[in-house]
Amino acid sequence: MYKAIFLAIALSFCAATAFANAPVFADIDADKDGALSAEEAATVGIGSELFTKLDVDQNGTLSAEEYAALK
Ligand SMILES: [Ca+2]
Ligand SMILES: [Ca+2]
Repeated sequence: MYKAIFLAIALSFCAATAFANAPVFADIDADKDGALSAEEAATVGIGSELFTKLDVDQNGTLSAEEYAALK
């Protein structure tokens, strides 16, 4: 009984990670300054047009919050 529940939880966790294929912010932030430069964003396919759109406060970098709007 408990084993079955544990398995179900483990499986759903695996499924969740398998489908979470959007790159993690921290992984894109190569220089770990807490923001994504246009160059860092470009490494995951965010072009200049999309970058400008996501950069709501127009400071030239994407914060974690701004990047989250992508999902
Ligand atoms: Ca950065
Ligand atoms: Ca910004």
